[in-house]
Amino acid sequence: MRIARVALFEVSLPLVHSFETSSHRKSGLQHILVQVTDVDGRSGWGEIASPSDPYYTSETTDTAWLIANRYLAPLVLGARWDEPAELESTWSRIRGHEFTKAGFSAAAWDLHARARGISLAAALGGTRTEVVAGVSLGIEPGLDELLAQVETQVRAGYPRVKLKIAPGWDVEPVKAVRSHYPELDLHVDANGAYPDTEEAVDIFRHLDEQGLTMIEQPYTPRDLPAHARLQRRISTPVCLDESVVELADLRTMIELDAGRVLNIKVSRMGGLLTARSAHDLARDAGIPVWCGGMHEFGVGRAANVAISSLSNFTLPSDVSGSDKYYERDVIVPPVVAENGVVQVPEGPGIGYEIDLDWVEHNAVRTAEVTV
Ligand code: OSB
Ligand code: MG
Repeated sequence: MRIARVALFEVSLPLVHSFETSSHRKSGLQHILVQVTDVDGRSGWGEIASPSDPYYTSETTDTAWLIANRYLAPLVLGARWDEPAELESTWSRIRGHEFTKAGFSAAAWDLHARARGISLAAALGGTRTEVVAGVSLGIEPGLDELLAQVETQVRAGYPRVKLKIAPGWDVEPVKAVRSHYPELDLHVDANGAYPDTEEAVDIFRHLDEQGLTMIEQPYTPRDLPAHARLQRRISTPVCLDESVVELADLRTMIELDAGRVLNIKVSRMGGLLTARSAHDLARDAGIPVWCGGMHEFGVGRAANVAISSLSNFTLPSDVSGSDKYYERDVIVPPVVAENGVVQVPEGPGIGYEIDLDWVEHNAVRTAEVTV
């Protein structure tokens, strides 16, 4: 396989409902679509789902644009490869910039699967034909607004709800939701907002009584020992997200018992190859995983659906239908969740077509690099 052309499209989509985490609020997103085209004219697509500002990760849309144009595209162009892993190894000496690498990784995997006439899920070794979807709900101005959001999503059929928490918005909203939905599969995500203090442990002890499936990323990403200490003091599983970027982080998590559940995000881990290796490593260590999201547009969402078809993705993933996020997606048809389940496409590659006309006409900026 040889890639003759790389095209980048920065696309901006407004969110149907704005989303607030412990660090910031968003009403729209700018992601970069990566199209790689081989010498025979076949294309593969990936998405760089970096947030525009460096609050979840140090990357931004602008750093991704720079790294993609200056480093990734030139490396990919002209490289000879059979397996996506060979292409991914060409950029392994670039440190960081996982979201940017993930866009190129997914494009290579999509092209590889399309060239073989198989689905991306099959190329990755996935076995599930459908994926259970959960929703992630942001911090709301008040309890009434939060309860209305939960009601909308439960009615839409989603069997699992994750609530964003932050100091000052934790025990009260969780208790309110729990009292209205005693049986709901419910979990919380702090995005690392809590200090490693006794006061914070008190809050997690209260949350521990709410029958949550997990408490995601309570502390700052690199403090794995703090997560291990918390895990020893509560029975709710601690889930790591931001803490696990490379496989070494997952090995540390396992060694320290710093969490009992892993959120695998293709973007955070720099692509499908690392995400799949993390899945295997977690499976062997007895740690269940689920696929986290970054409000991906359809291209990235499709890659998330594909990786979620692997056997150890036993918990509901953040792969809600396109309509939970956007009026109009960049793929046709959009991703659809019915009764909280997304079907894993069987068609070649990601299994959705890119609305290229719309993307070309609506891109905020485009770049083309050829050999
Ligand atoms: O921590 O999972 C997170 C969105 C932006 C930044 C961080 C996170 C999220 C989500 C969105 O929870 C999940 C989704 O894509 O539905
Ligand atoms: Mg998270």
